[in-house]
Amino acid sequence: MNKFTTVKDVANLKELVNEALHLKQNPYQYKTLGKNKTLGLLFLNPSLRTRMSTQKAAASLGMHVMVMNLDKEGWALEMQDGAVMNGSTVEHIKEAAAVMGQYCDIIGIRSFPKLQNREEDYSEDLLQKFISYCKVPVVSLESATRHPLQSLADLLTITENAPTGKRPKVVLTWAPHVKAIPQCVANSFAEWMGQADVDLVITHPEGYELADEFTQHAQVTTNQQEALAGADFVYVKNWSSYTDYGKVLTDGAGWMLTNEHLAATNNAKVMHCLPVRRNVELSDEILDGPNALVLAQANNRTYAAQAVLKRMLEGLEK
Ligand code: SN0
Repeated sequence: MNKFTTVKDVANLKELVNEALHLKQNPYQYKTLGKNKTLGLLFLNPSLRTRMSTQKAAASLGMHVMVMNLDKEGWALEMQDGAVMNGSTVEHIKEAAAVMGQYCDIIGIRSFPKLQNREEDYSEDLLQKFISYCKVPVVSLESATRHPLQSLADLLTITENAPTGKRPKVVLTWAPHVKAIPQCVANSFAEWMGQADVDLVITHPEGYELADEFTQHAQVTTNQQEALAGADFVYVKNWSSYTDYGKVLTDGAGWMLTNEHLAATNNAKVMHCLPVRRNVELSDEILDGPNALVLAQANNRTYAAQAVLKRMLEGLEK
């Protein structure tokens, strides 16, 4: 594997899931695989789970890790080809990525969308340029449109908690928020569930339709109550509008999941990628209740990252 940016970069999803679940039981089985190999983790946005779980995963594989908060500690990066750099940007991504590629055997990078210009965000300009200039395998730590390590961890969590002998019904429900949030987690979750053995239903208020490329395998409805009927898993997430790009269109009154909403489900397990705004996106009673899987998801971030890094390290040896 020489890049991990979307489910499309995974040749065999079942094998990757099994590998991650195996690593969860045997985290130190490959503790020398990454000996003398360096992982660079580059952040242009905040991170808690992604940073700590990926660092832990790399350590369990024997890798050396360097973390760089590029937004705060690096030079301001120029992205534009042919730019006359007489303004605020200090170095071009051509040099910055190439230099970091010389220091690292694998690089992870996080860069959220700016939510100003849809074409720009959805072109994944920074991620693609970074991949082409750094010349080493790249793991997305959440890009402008996707969060694949989160989705792999979510799939592990669903696999571990699925009811036996039944194809699980998984509902992705929009939730309220106080500010404009990327579509990444929702896009990715839909994209990955589309390749898994689940029935996916997506529900959101009008105006929050996600891009077709992510939702083509899902049933989509604006009726949350109807969507929740018989659900085995409910994935809660806010996102800003894709059609009216980056806008918050409603306060979403009534959309925050409470125990009352769960009554129509099949005693559904409730998921969220975290960080979660309590009593805005998701109620205390659910987060503190027996059906919440949020900590299990966060725990699985480590094994998702470890499986991906292991594949990349194996690729380096060839
Ligand atoms: C990010 C998102 O894409 O939803 C990262 C999730 C892993 N979440 C936020 O930016 C939340 C910010 C907030 O103020 O709640």
